[in-house]
Amino acid sequence: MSNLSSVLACEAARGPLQAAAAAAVAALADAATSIAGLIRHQGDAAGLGAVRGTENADGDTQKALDVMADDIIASALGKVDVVASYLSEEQDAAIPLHAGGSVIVASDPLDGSSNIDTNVSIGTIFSILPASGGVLQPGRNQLAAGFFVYGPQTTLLVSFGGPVIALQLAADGAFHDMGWQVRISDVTSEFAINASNQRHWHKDVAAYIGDCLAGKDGPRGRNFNMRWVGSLVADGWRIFRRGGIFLYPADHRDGYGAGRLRLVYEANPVAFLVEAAGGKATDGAVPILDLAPADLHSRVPLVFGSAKEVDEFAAYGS
Ligand code: FDP
Repeated sequence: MSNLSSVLACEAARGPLQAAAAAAVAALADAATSIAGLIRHQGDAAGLGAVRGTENADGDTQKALDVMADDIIASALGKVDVVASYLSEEQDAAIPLHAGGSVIVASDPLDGSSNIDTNVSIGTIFSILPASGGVLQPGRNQLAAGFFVYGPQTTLLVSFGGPVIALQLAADGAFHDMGWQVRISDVTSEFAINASNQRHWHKDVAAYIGDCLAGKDGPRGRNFNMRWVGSLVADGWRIFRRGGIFLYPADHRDGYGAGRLRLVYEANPVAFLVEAAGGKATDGAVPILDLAPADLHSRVPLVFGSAKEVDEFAAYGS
């Protein structure tokens, strides 16, 4: 069974840009190993989830681990001379790293911040883009993308445009292929949405979820299950494993007119993986990967998962 080093060696052999992307992924894997260690061995988990009294560029309150993870990733990428700049949820603007570098790395260093001190899976999401395209480019340009999950297992889903590979951090310190084919089933009967926002939903979202909840006796003619971990990486991992549909739509709350999740370092990498695994990812209508970000921290409604279910949801908006 292969490990991350052999996957990266294969990629690197494809050309200089792929080699640069592979070097960036290797650095991210080192950073993720350190972050996983911090989480696993911290005696007082509440310390990692402590509110720092600071806000990131987007107005979210920063937790201690958000900032630690960001520092660890910036420092790991700083050692890789092919990385031109680092875009982070935790930084207002791009951090320039190496003049002449050929790739840009965008990341949500610690996804699922509100779950840090609850011992629930959290993660790191990343996107690798050609530096020649500048900071704001559509996700379709990504050279590679993936996310790490810090949960019962420390895992990585990664794609360089080909198949998605699932790897697990083992006792030897290496990420090993988990040996399953990452393919999102076309059909599902499981949805993920924060149902506490129901009163704020737009009509199409309310109608779609209402029909799912009506189950066997409703228009869908079958029963649906619901799961909401509240960490995109954990809800995402489940969907890669057993199918499902994830929705974080726009709603009527102040500040949620474009949903909650960020296009450049959350939706784009997830959408890249989802398409590579045969699923779909849209803003409700348009593929996420075709959207041009207006800003580094732009938000976007995000719907992804089993292709037929994402299409089904889109039909409620037409
Ligand atoms: P968090 O703010 O805890 O980092 O990225 C944002 C995110 O979590 C996602 O991981 C998660 O899916 C979503 O927000 C949860 O939002 P709600 O608290 O509104 O449910």
